[in-house]
Order: sequence, then C-alpha cells, then structure tokens
Amino acid sequence: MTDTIVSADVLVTSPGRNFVTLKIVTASGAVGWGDATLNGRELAVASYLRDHVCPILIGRDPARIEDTWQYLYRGVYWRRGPVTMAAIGAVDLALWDIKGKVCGQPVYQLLGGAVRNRILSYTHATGWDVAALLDAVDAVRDRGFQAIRVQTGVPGLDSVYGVTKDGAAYEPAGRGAGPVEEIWDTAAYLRHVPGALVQVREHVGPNVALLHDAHHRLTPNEAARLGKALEPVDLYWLEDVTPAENQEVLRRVRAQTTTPLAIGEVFTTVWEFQQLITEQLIDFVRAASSHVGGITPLRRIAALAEVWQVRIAPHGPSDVSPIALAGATHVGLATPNFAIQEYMGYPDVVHEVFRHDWTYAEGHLHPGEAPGLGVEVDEALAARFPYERAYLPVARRRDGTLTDW
Ligand code: KDG
Ligand code: MG
Repeated sequence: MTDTIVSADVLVTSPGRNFVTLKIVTASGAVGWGDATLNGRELAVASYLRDHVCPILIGRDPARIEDTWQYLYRGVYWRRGPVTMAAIGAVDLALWDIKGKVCGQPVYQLLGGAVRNRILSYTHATGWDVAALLDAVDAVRDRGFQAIRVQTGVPGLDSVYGVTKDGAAYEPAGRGAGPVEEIWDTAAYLRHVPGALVQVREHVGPNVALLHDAHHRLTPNEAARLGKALEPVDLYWLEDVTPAENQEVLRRVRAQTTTPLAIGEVFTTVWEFQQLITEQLIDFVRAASSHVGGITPLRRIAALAEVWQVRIAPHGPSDVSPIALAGATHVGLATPNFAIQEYMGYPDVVHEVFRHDWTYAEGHLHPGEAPGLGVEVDEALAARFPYERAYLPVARRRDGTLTDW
C-alpha cells in the first residue's frame, strides 16, 4: 500500500549552536529526520522549507526518493545554490530515514550493504603555537584518532581560521548582531605553516595521517608554493587551497605539487565537481550529505569519482548536525571509494538533543544498526534552546580590503 507524507515541519534549535532540522511524518506513522543547517544563514533555509517545500511534500509518496529529489531540483527552475540544496538535502535525508524505518533496515543496507567494517575518521587539533599544537595532537591521539587536522596560530595575527588561543574546540560562528572581522596576512601564514607542520610530523612519526585546511585563502601560485613546501610533511591532504570559483586554477596547483588536494565543502551539486573529478584535479571530494542535496546526490558524486580514482570524504564540522553525519556514515560504510569522515565532535547537549545510534571508537565511526539513519530528535529538549542570531567571521587584509574567510 502506498504511504503518503502527512506533515513536514521545521525545528530551529540552538543547543550551543544553531541547527535546522526537518521532520517528515507519514500516514503510516513513520517519522524521518533531515538536517538543513547552513552556518550563519540558518533562517533562510528554514523559510525555504517552511514556505516553499513543506507544503508541496504533503500527499507525496515518501518511498519515491529519487523522484522527489528531481521534483525539488529540476522542478524549481531556480536551482542550485547552498540554500536550495541544503533544503533538498534535508528532505532527501528524511526520506532515506523513513525508507530505512519502513524496511526495518539501516540505510547502509539499502545502499548495498557494508563494504568495510568501520569508517576511518579524523578530528581537529588546534594550537596557538607549536608547543600547544603538539599537546593538542597528543590529546586527540589519546582519544584514539589516527588521522588529525592540524591548524596553528600565525605570529603577528590575532586570530587564525581553525585555531583557538586556549586550545578549546574551534567554533567559527559567533553569536551577535554581526560578523566578527579578522585580519588576515597570507605572507605571514605561508612563512609559518610549513615549518610548524614539519615539527608536527617529527613529533608523531610516519604513521599518523595529518591534514591541513587552507580555507580558500590562496592564489593558485601561493597554493602551489604551499603544496610544494608541505611535501616533506607527507600530508593526507591539503584542503581548500583556493576559493571555490574558477576551478581551472587547480590545474596550475596540480602541475606543481604532489601534495594531495581535498576540495568541495561549499559545493552543492555533482556538476560543480565534474571538472575537478574528470580532470583529476583533486584527490578527495568534501561534500556534506546535507549541503550537497542529500544521500542521493552524494552517491552520484561518489560513483563519478570512483571512475576517476577520486575518493569522497564528507564535511563533518560542528555545523553539520548529527543527522547529516549519520547520512555520511551510512554512505561511508557502503561506498568503496569513501576515504575518511571528518568528525569534529559536539558538546554533550547536542548528543542529548540528537540521540544517535552512530558511534565513535578508536578513530573510527560506525552508523549503527538502527533502522533508517538512526537519529531521533528530543523535541522537548530542542525547544529549550531557541535560535540565536549567529554569523561566520569575515576576513580583511591588513589594509582593510575584504578577502576570503
Ligand atoms: O561553516 C563553516 C565550517 O563548516 C567550515 O569552516 C569548516 O572548513 C571546515 C572544515 O573543513 O571542517
Ligand atoms: Mg574545510
């Protein structure tokens, strides 16, 4: 018998940081959860869903996941873009959750079953100076991580992407009336980072995977210089070396360095990855299961990438909710060219609002065996944390020019 969607509602909650969550309920009583969080623009996605998407979901067959994806992507005419794709991603995640629950199977089984026993994951180590960074690296190794993203402060700068002065977890979104403004100096960064990362490599030895995120700030030539300078560090990857636009520039970077490149947390469709994958300009795709429009397109990207020996490694910072993280881990367990999952971690209260079956142990994640995605939202607890306006920072050069953050 065909089931139908009877309600679709959006919850905005802020247990330490903002999350936007979609709840879809069917006539048979199945409940599906999706993540629609877009850091710093949360309410735009909430409105897109509430005002435009939720009304047209009512009465649809929840089993028709691909058709609903096409309906919301092609059917909108004004397609693509992070707001649209995060909204579609939430619907897609919620429908996979429902399909799993209806079938009594974890989503990874519906994707073809496990191709590995567990998923390698990496977390962040942050230190304002090298000594603090080495302590942070030791601390995350003590928690079992064998893959670590390392970010360090830069002499002469007051704030640096990914780094806290007190070693606390880095959370870029700041609550308040407007974005914090940071001063950025690429030359100082390029002078400092290679030497700092060489010291990290010497400290951990050859067997720990080290990653670094340049966060969109370099020109192609600067990126090539950094990639070359980091070759002795033997990075697992260097991430987002150049801004998202103008993908041709990666050809120049690629021709100059063998340091592996990871790109794509801000890309929202398979088409934005097409050139990067088919020209093998990158080694790792960073798409999140939410921002790229759900599990359905993430698998499509993975299939294209597999043909070109590119691997996928979904985005998993604190602004990707435990629901989208669950989506990524189900894909990860069932997808051969899945490499590694970012797991920045969450404060305890987030684990209480989003009760999840996925687990972390010894540097690895597993999606669990609960039917669907395996995440249930405690709505009463979520309601105790109303939305708080928050923005990502903006960056300016020393002369005041706005630059990429
Ligand atoms: O919202 C911005 C964050 O998601 C981003 O800064 C995190 O670059 C990031 C990463 O690789 O986790
Ligand atoms: Mg990144």
